[in-house]
Amino acid sequence: MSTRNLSICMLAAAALYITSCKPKGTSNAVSGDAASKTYVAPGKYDEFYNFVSGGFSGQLAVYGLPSGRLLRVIPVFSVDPEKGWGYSEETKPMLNTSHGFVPWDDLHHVEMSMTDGVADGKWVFVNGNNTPRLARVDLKTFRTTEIIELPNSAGNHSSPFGTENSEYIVAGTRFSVPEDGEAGDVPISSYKENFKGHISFVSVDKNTGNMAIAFQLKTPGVNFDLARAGKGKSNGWFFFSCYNSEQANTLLEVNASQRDKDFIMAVNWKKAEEYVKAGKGKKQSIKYAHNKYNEETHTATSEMENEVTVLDVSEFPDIVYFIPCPKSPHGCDVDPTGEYIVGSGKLAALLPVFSYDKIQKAIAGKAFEPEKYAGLPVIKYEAALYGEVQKPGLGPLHTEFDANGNAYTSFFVSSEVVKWNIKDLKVLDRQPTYYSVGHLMIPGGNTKKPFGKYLVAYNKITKDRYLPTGPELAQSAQLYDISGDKMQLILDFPTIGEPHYAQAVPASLIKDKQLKIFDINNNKHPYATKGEGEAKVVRQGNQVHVYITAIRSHFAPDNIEGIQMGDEVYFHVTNLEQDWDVPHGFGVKGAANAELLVMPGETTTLKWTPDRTGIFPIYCTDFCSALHQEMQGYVRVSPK
Ligand code: CUK
Ligand code: CUA
Repeated sequence: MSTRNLSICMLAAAALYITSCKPKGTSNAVSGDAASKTYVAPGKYDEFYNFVSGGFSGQLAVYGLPSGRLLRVIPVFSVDPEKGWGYSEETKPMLNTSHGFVPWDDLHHVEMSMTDGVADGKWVFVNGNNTPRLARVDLKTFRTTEIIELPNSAGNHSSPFGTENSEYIVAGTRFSVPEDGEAGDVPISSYKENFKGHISFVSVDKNTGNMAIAFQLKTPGVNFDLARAGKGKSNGWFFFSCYNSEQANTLLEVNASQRDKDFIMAVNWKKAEEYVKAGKGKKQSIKYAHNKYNEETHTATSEMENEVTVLDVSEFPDIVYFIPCPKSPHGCDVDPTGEYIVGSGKLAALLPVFSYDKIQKAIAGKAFEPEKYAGLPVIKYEAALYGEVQKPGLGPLHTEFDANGNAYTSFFVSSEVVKWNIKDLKVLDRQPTYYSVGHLMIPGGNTKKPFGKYLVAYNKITKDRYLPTGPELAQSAQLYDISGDKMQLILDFPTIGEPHYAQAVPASLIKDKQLKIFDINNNKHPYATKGEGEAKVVRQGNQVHVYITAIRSHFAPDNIEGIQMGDEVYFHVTNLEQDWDVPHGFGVKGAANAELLVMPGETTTLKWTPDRTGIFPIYCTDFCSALHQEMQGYVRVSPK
């Protein structure tokens, strides 16, 4: 049987499993004390914040653990009428790209900012997989405060993964593509020659969190899937899983699964950084959007950056090394000590665990395969390998770690999470998931100091777990107690969109740092109205600016006349409240820009172009007091 046929068989087998491999014992999998382990009494707080990717919803969801309670949905690469995100004039620029306004993306991975290899609770970084972007969410406000577009990239699936002190957040391309610009108009059949991978190293300012593309590495045209930074002893290195080392550009399902082994790509980023500092990179002029939300003016700006520094790794002998890894690796995870790197071949029947020390020895002793890959050294498999976990399960995807030297791997095809010991590579426990787990997460499980205690499986298929809701069911998370020798399933909870990766940290890191009220005196919004006495209607040509205030329980002004057909009306709504958790909403009949939700002390703008003459009610959309229903007014639109 040819390798090609073999891989087709393996895929077919995998496909069969997806429909037939349903774990048994669904109903009695949860034992008696599960309820008490997940019960968070009314008025009590959860122990952990859990930030969960919303996949194709473009949003980030925040849950409490262990209760599984949904605390907030943060719009990132989406428009969200609940918060007016992407509808208000202040937030529209956040969704700008070099392609224009792109109010959707596919959000896969979540990475919390770190200090000394431990999450510090300042920011969450997430990626947009479609129109490649990275976003930063500020955990004082739980708002998206920065989005940067990634040039030379298509599908930055391999992101955002960060270094020990969040010096860099990296983003590797899933799709190799020709470099941006006119040079990109080439035949697709010229893939091997013209299509390249790019990895963006995005620097993060320690104090402000502001991102900038420090440099990009231009690599052979493999597909980067996931990545992890080294830590501890391996700090200074990055590890990327690569599939499609065949560099196929059609029917990847078959053509990208021919080789027995693809690669983990080890990148010496400290070296790359040195070369860039020494001026070895090439400056490429290129346009990409960089959007920032200013917390003083509560307005966003979108600027076009126009240059990026690119380092072609094929020109340097000591930045990139390939390590063979069985069968289309997906996850690539580094244990808390930084010594062990786990590759998860989606079609492999074993899990290889690589050793950082052995990789270093192999590089020093040139233990390379006789044949290079795309001109770059390939370390011998055995020379990098610590050992293999045999028959761990089917379809391994991702691995996280506890604080006791154990690893936990998700298996999509056999639909289970498997606990194994890193040192002796023995499987210790396996528990079914319902069904077909993708990512899994242990609080701190990607860091130097895992908190352990819980594991959450994020599943792709829900089937019979919840009351049916038509053809589509909510995707599902499952919480396991991992404090004992055996994992114990203790809770199911539905998620928004598709949950890919997630991270969690103790609530204490975040809960006391919240911005509760914005001081109205510091409101630097150009259209802020700091008291009802300043409320007014100002005409500038065909633009009408309504400076309107909201306080329990009225707007000022609440009767607005003098607007004519053809006018552009801007309602700049300032919430005068100085009390935590008292937003006011704002809606106008017929306005296409949804509503506003204005937080205390802030100003938010709704743009409206009336489509007819008449009287238009306005009202507060958020129940704010006993007299909320009285919080209304009228706008009159007359012929020109
Ligand atoms: S991927 Cu979703 S299961 Cu996009 Cu991180 Cu592995
Ligand atoms: Cu203000 Cu309801």
